[in-house]
Amino acid sequence: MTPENSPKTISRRKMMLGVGGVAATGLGAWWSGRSFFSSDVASAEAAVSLRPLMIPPLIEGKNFHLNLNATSRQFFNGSKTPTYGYNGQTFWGPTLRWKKGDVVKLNVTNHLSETTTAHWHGIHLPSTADGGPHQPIAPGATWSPSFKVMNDAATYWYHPHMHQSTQKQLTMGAGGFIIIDDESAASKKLPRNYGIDDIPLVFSSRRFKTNNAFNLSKDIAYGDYLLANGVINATHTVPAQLIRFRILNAEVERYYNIGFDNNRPFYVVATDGGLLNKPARVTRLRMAPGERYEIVVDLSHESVGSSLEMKAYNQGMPFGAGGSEPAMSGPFGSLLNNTTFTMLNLTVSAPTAGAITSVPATLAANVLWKNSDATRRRVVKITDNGPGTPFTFDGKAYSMMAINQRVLLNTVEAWTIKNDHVFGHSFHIHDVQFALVSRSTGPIPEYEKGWKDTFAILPDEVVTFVAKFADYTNSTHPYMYHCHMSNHEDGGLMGQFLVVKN
Ligand SMILES: [Cu+2]
Repeated sequence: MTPENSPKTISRRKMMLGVGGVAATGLGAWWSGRSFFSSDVASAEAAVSLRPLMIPPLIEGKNFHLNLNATSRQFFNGSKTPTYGYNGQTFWGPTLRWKKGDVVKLNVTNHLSETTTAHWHGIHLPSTADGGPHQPIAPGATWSPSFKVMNDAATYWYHPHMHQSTQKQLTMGAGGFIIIDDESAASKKLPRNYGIDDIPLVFSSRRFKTNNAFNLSKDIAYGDYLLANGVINATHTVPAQLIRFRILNAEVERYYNIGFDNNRPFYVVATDGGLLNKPARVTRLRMAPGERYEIVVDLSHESVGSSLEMKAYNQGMPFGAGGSEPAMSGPFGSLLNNTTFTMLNLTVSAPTAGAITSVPATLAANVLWKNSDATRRRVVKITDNGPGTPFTFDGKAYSMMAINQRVLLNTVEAWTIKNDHVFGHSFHIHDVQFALVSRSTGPIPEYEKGWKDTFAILPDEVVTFVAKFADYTNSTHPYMYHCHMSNHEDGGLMGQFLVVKN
C-alpha cells in the first residue's frame, strides 16, 4: 500500500463488497447496481480500506500566530490536490485553545495571492476584531486583532469570510477549530483528553475534477466524497469509555442527519455556544452548515477490537434540507445526495487510565432568554425573485455599504426569520449567542435548548430567536447576519447590523 491508494477505488470496493458495513445502508443498495464501477474491482483487491483520521495540532496560550498558505494534499493517485491550510497543514489548521477571561491576540498572516479574512465564528467581540468582509488581509499582510474571551466553554471555529470568496476559500480547506475552556465546564466529568477521548471532527464534502483539483465552481453545492478532518474514508481508534466528539458541519449546503449504526443512542452535551443544562439523549442529530454540537457516546461496554460507524442518515430527508435532492450529478446533485453514508469508522481499544464511563446528569445552569424577555422585535425574510435568482434578505442583496439593522446596546431582541418556500438555509448571526424560542414546524428539540449562533431553517419555516446585544458598540463597523451556506452568502444572502449606544 502507498499513501496514494485511491480512495475512489477504496470506496467503490467498500460499496460493492460491503466492507465496514456499508452494504447495510441505503447507499449499498443503489450503488451496487452501478455497472460503471465494475472495472475497478480488480485493482481494488490490493487497496487498503481506511485511512487514519487527522487530528489537528493544538495551540494554547494567549498569543497566536496563524499563517495561511496555498499548499497541496494527496487525495488520489497521480496529481496532488491544490489546497489551503494554516501553519503548514495541507488542509484546515491548528486547533486554538482559549481560556474564558483571557485576553488573546491573534496574528494572521496571509501568504495567499488573494485577499482573505479570519472570522472567529460564534465569538462575542468588537466588530473591528470580527474578521468579516470589512477586515480584509491583503496578500503578504498580517492582521492582529486582540480581545477578551467572554464566551462560555464550547467549540467554535475560524474561517475566511471574504465577500464573494468564502465558498472558494472554505472549499480549498481554510479553517480551524477554537476550543474555549472555562472553570464551570472543567468541573464537569466530561472527556477532555484531546484526540484520545475528546475528538474534533470537521465534516465537509468535495467534488474533484479529473486532474484531482477541487471543483471550485460556485454552482457546485455538494461534493461527492466526504472528508472527515480532510480525510476520505477516515478511521480512528477510541478507548472503551465515554468519547466526546466536537462536530462541525463545514459543508457548502449539505445538512447531516447524524447517528451511529445499530441506532445506538448518544448524548448531545453542548450546542454552538456552551454546554446544555443536561445531556439530551438522541439517536439522530440534524446539523446544518456552520453548526457545532458536542456529543458523547458511551463505548464503555464495547469489546476491544470491535468497530462502529458514525453515519449521515441523509436518505429521506425532507425537501429543502441540503442534500435531499435525488440527483447524483450536476450542480444540485452528488453521489452522497439523499442517501446514507459513513462519516467515520471507529475501532475500540482498551480504556485509558482515569476513563470516564458515565454521562453526567447535569452540565450547566444556563438561563436562556425567553420570548417574553424581548423588548424589541424584528422580522427578517429570506426572499428570492424566482427560479435561478439569488437568495436575499428582505429583497435586498448584500451590500458592504448598507446598514440593514441598527440595534441599541443592551437590548434583548427577538428576531423572527421567515423562510420562503424555495429551499432550506442555515441562518447565522455574528457577535451574539441566542436562544431559539420558537419553530413553526414544532417544538424546539431538547438538543437545541442551549446557546446557539446558527440554525437550520426549512422551506416555509418561521424561527424566532432571542439575544442580548451587549458590551460592544461601533457606529460605523457592522457585524454580519447571513446564510451559512457559503454559496448563498457569497450570492448576497447576508445583511449588516450595527450595535449602537443611541
Ligand atoms: Cu442559504
